[in-house]
Amino acid sequence: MTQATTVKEQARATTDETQELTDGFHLIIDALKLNGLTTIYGVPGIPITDFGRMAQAAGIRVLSFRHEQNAGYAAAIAGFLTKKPGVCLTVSAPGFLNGLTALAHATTNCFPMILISGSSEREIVDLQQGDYEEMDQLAVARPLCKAAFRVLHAADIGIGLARAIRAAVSGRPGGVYVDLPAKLFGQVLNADAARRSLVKVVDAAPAQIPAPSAVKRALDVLKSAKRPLIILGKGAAYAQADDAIKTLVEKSGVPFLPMSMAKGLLPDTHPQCAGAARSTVLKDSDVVMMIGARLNWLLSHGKGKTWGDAPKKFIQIDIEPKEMDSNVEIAAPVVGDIGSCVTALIEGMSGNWPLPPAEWTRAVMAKREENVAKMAPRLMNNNSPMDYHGALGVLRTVIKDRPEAFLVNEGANTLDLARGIIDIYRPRKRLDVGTWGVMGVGMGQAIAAAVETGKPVLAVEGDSAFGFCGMEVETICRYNLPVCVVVFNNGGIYRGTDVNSGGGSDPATTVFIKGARYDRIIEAFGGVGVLAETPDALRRAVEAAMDSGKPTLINAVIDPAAGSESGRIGNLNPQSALRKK
Ligand SMILES: Cc1ncc(C[n+]2csc(CCOP(=O)(O)OP(=O)(O)O)c2C)c(N)n1
Ligand SMILES: [Mg+2]
Repeated sequence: MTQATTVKEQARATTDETQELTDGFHLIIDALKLNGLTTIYGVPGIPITDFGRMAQAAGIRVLSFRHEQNAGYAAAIAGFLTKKPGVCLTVSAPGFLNGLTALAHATTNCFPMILISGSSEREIVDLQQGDYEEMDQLAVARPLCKAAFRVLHAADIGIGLARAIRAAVSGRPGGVYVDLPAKLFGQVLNADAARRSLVKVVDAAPAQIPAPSAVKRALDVLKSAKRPLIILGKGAAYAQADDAIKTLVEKSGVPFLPMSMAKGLLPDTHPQCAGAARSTVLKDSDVVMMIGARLNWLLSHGKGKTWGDAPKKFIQIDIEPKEMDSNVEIAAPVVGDIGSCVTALIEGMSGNWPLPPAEWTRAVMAKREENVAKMAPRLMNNNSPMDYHGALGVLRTVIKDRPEAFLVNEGANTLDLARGIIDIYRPRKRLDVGTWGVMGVGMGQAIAAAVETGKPVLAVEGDSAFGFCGMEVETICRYNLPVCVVVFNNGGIYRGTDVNSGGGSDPATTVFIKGARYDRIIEAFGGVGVLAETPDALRRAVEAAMDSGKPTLINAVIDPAAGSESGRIGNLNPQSALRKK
């Protein structure tokens, strides 16, 4: 009997009523399927290799990556896109640690994710006797995620997974760790009792209705505004309350500013979108209503130069009560799930809700038009080597023509400039580095977006960012996913022009090999590689890739001098307190 048939037969046994016994392997599979978790992102190895095979044989889609961190980023973004926990599966110690970065990232970004790792024998780990890949994984994971559980008995698999699912998706979503010691997989138990031990989670993320008094207070503050602003965060995108959010924004007539991953909730081309007038609206507004957005570093903590001198009142809508007053005073906290809160606000707005003063909305729109007009000619340049604007002008049109496609984006200049230049037209179509500004999320996100939705993906990657996850182009080719990766090759981190000020033969710390042929990497795996040196060549190559759906990597050669240090956040670099001589 071949191994493949053994696995298939074992899988069949999971659903065969006449079998008397089952085991941990099958019970985990049954528990996942019962709860609609039918995709796993991971890397095989002891003790989960057979588990992966059996899961695949039982109809779960198991995507094998080249590194767990990328599988983890895929699971994290799958959670964002689907509101179900994305599942990442790893081996013990090193595999677990590789996945843990992504779990912490999911928690920071409030994405529901479950990291399931096999672990070594408890008796040996706890006595520190040096088991294969020994590590007290549960203890390591606990401070980095929302919840962490270990299942020791197969009879507890059902309840363990139920707890993990609830922890991941209820309230403010986050990452959950589930530790499965090797011995658990092989434990045998009566099939009937096993079936009864499974738990189908009912109403995993219950609605959290805001207090009517909080809703009224928020509306009173909003009504009093002379220069109101709405900020949409990725929590608003996650909520999938797209129609309600659109209604609230349009009924209120208030200019809105989308945070990066909230772009497209309403199209960036919407008449109320203040994306191109960001500094004006942050400075001059007097009432700011935040919907699923936090006043963290990305919004300069709600104070300082960015926010100007005009006194501000904040209304904040968030599911997490502790978010209120995190950085500045919140005049009107509204605690509840975004969908329920926004619906309650709409209901509380009378039929003749006053629009904001026209003087304000006109000033915002004038600023926006001015900035858009200033940018327009730069986006049409056909320079070679390309600058960021010439290349991004092309990609902007590609997405305009294909609003259903995903835009994945990471890098420094490549990120900051693409965020401003490429308009997004539909909710949850822009996926990027998130709260941490982490490099390396790109390929995992591209893979998950394609796997979860079947839609085409354009991944716009700085050459450094791509280096953190580039080996996954093999994964993209192996699963034949409709992903077009464009590497913005400026030969370095921020720029490719630095020189070693020590004068030695080592290159500077921020520069890479000149003239690197990233396009040849994908050719090694049967994908399409293209070298693009002009905006016209880039346009042709991207359009062909997006229309064919063939895995493609385009090496877009960018002027090494075009970028700026740290993109738009150079101000965060520490400066010596010593005066420069
Ligand atoms: C995991 C991680 N390591 C390091 C960094 C620091 N970092 C910020 S941006 C960046 C790379 C920027 O270069 P590139 O992706 O080539 O974009 P460019 O500015 O050149 O367009 C790095 C290494 C980070 N954000 N995340
Ligand atoms: Mg670069």
